[in-house]
Amino acid sequence: MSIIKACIFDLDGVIVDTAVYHYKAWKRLANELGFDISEEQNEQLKGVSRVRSLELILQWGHVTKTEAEQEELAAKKNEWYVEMISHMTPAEILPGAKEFLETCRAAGLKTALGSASKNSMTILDKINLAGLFDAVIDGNMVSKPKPDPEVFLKGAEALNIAPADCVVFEDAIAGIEAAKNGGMKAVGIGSPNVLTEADLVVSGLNEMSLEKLSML
Ligand code: B16
Ligand code: MG
Repeated sequence: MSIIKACIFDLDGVIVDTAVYHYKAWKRLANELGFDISEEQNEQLKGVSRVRSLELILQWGHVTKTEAEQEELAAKKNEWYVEMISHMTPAEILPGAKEFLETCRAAGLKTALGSASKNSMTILDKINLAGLFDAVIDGNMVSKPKPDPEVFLKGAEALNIAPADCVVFEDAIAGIEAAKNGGMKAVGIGSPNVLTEADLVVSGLNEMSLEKLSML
C-alpha cells in the first residue's frame, strides 16, 4: 500500500516545455551581447533561476556586468519570454500531464505545483490547468533555489501533508536532489542515465499510473 498522499509537480519539463521559449529569449540576449549559446548550454539552465541563468550565460560569453546592468538584462529577457508565453495554449500541455493530474485528484491525492519560475501562474492560466492544483508554489515565494528543498517543503506545507507522504515529479537533477533533501519520493521525467537519484524515471507523465505510484 502506498503512503503517497500528495503529488508535487515541477512546471517546465514536466507539465509544459517552456525551455524552448527560455532558450529563444536567452539566445537573443546573448546575441545582443555579441556571443551565442548552444542547446547543450541551454540544458544547464533547466530548473535554474533567472538570476543564476544570467550569471552562467555571462560567464560563458566572458562578459562582466554590474549588478544593476544584470537586473536590466534579466528584465529584458523576461519581457521577451513573457511575450512568447502569452501565446501559449492548452495544446502545449505535455502528453499525459492533464490526464495524470485528473487521475491523482480522482483518487483523492492532493496536487501542488513547485516551480522556480516567477511566471508559473501566467503559464497555468494560459494552458488552463490552474484549477487542477490545490496549491501553487513558484519562484516568487521561495528564496533558496533547488537543490534546496524549500519550494517542495512549502508545497507540502500548503497541502498539509507530511513530506514523507509526498512524491515530486521533476526533470532536472537539482529538482530530484531538492525532493530527496526534503525527505520526499522523486519521480524523474527524462533519462534514467541522467536522473540517477530518482526512485523511478519515466519519459513523461503519460507513462505514469496509480499502480506505479503505489510501488514507490
Ligand atoms: P522565470 P521549473 C524553471 O522552471 C526553468 O526550467 C528555468 O529555465 C527558468 O530559468 C526558471 O524556471 C525561472 O523562470 O524566469 O520564469 O522566473 O523547471 O522550475 O518549472
Ligand atoms: Mg523543470
